[in-house]
Amino acid sequence: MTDDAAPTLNDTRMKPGSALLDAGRAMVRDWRLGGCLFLLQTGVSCEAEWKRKCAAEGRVMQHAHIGFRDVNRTIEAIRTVHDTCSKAGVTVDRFGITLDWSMGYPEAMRAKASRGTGIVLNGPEDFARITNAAPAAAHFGDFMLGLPGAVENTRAAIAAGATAIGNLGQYFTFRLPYWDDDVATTEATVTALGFIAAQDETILVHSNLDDGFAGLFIDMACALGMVIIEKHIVEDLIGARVSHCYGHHFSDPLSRAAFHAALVRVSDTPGTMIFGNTVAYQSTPAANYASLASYLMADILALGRWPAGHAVNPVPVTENQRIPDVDEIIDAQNFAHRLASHAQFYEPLVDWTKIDTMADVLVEGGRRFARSVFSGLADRGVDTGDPAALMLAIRRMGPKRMERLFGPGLEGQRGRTPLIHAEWARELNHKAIDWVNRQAPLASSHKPVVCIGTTDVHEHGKYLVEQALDGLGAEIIDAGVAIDPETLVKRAKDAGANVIAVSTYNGVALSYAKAVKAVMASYGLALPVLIGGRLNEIPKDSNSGLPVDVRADIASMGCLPCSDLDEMLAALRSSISSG
Ligand code: B12
Repeated sequence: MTDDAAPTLNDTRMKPGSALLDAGRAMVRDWRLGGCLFLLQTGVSCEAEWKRKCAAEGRVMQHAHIGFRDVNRTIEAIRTVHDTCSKAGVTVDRFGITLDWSMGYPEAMRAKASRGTGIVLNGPEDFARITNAAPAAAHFGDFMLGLPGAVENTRAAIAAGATAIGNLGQYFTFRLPYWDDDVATTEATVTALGFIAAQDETILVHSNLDDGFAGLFIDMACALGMVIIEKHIVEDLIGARVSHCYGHHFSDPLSRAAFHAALVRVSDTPGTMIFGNTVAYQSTPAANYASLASYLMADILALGRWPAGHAVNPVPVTENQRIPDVDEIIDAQNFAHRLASHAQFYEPLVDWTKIDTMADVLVEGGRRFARSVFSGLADRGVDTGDPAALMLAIRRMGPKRMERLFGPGLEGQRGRTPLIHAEWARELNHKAIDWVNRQAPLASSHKPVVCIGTTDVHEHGKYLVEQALDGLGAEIIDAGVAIDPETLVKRAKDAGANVIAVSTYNGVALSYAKAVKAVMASYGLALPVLIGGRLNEIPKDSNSGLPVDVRADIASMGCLPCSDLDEMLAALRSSISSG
C-alpha cells in the first residue's frame, strides 16, 4: 500500500515527553487534590476506590448528566436530582456537566472565543461550586484534557476535589475554531497527564472512546485497539490510569455487551461510565423509553457479569428534542434503578457464549491493530517510547488512514473489510442506499460539485450526506471536519465547486452561516449554501441560556437550511437549475 500523501508525523518544535511530564510533576508542589462533599461523606480517597467498592458489592453505579449553561441552575439541578433520588432510595453516584467548548482554550483566550451551548468555569472556586453541590463524584469530562487549556483546567478541577478528568478521546479528534497548533495542544495535554500521574491519589483519566477515533472507525475491533493504545500511552509511558467510556454509537445489545466483555479483558482500571446510546433516540419520549430500556438492560447485565466499575448513564428521553429538565433527569434515574432490580431475572435468558465469541474477535483484532500501529509508526520514524511524539503522530494520522494502514480486516478494493462493522456506519450506509434508490437521478447536464465540511466534531451527518450525494452522482469535495469558514470557502473556490454544504451541530449555525456568506462576498463568490444538522444558537442577549431555532434567520440570509435528505435534494435541484 502506498503512503504518498502521508502527513508529517513528527514535529521538531515539540518538547520531549519526558520534559513535559517533569513540568507536570513539578506542579504538584503547588496543586494538590482538594476536598469536596463526595470525598468527605463517602470517606474514600478517590472515585476509583468508590468504584471498586460498588463493584465488589455488586451495585451498579448511576451517572446523571446536567446540560444547563448557567452555573447556578446547574448546581441547583445537581442538588435536586441527588436529594430527590436519594429520598426514593436511588443513589446517583456521579454527575457530569456539559462544559463549553470555549473552555478548551487557554484561560486568557476564553473571553474572546466563540461560545457553544455549555458552561464556562473559571478557576478552582468555580469548579468547587460544582464538586460541593452534592455528595456525589463530579465528572469533568469534556474540554478539559486533550485541548490547549488542559493544564489550567486539570489543576483547577483537582484542587476542587475531582478525581475523574477527561477527555482523552477528544485529544485525537477535536479541533477548536481558529486553533491549529497541535503541538501546543499535545504539550498541554501531556503536561496535565504528568501532573495527574504525580498525585498521591488515583485520578482517573477519562477517555470517551466515541468522542475519539472509535466514533469514526468503521471496524469495532479498531475501537478496542484504541483502548490498548491509550492504555499503553497513559499507563505504561506516563504512569497514570486511563478509565474508558463507550456507548453513544452502540445500539445493538450484543455489540454493547461484547465490547464491555472485551474491554475488561484488556483493562483492569475501573471505567468511568457506559454512555447512553443517544443515537437511538429518534422519536417521542414514550418511544425513546424503549431505546433507554434496550441499552440499559444490556449494560446492567454486562456489568453484573463483569463488574468493572462503570456507572450506567440513563439519558433522559427528551434529549433528542432539547436539553433535559430536572424532573426528566430524575425520571431516567428512577427508571434505571428499577430496571436494575429486574435485570437479574433476565440473566438466564442471555447467551453469554455469543457475547464472548464476539469479544474474542474484538480482543484479537484490537491487539493486532495496536501492534501494527506501534510498529508502523516506529517504521515511520516516530519515537513510540515518547508519549507526546506518539500522541501527536496518531492524531495527525487520523482514523481513516490509521484504519486503512493498520486495520486488522482484509484489504479489498474499497478499503478493508471490518472484522465487526461499526453500527453507525452500517446504519448510515443503509439509510443512504435506501434513500438513493427512491430518487430520480440528477440530469447529467446539472451535476453538482459540492464542497462539504463540518463546523465541529459531529461528522455523521456529513458522512450520510456524502453517501447520498455520491449515490446521486454528485462530485464531492471534502473540505474536512471542524473547519473554519475561511477554509471551507477557499476550498470550494479552489476546487471549482458550484455548491457549498455545511453540517453543523454545536449551536453555532447562524454565526457560521453569516461568516461563510461574508467570506464568499470577499471573494465575489455567489454559490448556494446548503446547511443541515442542529440549526440552533443561543442568542447573545438570551436570558434563558437555551439555544433557539435559527432556520428562518439562515433562510433570510439566502442560505438553504435542510432538515433532511429530501430537503437537500429539493434545494440542490432548485439552486443548480437556477444557477
Ligand atoms: C452522535 C453525537 C455525538 C458524537 C459525534 C460523533 C461523530 N464523530 O460524528 C459525539 C459523542 C462525538 C458528540 C460530541 C458532542 N456533542 Co453531540 N450529539 C450526537 C447526537 C446523539 C447525534 C448527532 C448525529 O450524528 N446524528 C446522525 C445524523 C446522520 O442524523 P441527523 O442529525 O438527523 O441528520 C439529518 C439532518 O440533520 C441532515 N443533515 C445533517 N447534516 C447535514 C448537512 C447538509 C449539507 C444537509 C443538506 C443536511 C444535513 O440530514 C440528515 C439526514 O436526514 C446528537 C443528539 C441527537 N440525537 O441528534 C448530539 C448533539 C448534536 N451533541 C451535542 C453536544 C452539545 C455535543 C458536545 C458539545 C458535548 C460535549 N460537551 O462534549 C460534543 C461536541 C464537541 C465538539 N468539539 O464539537 C448537542 C448539541 C446541542 C445543541 N446544538 O443544541 C446534541 C443535540 C445533544 C443534545 N441534545 O444536547 N456528539
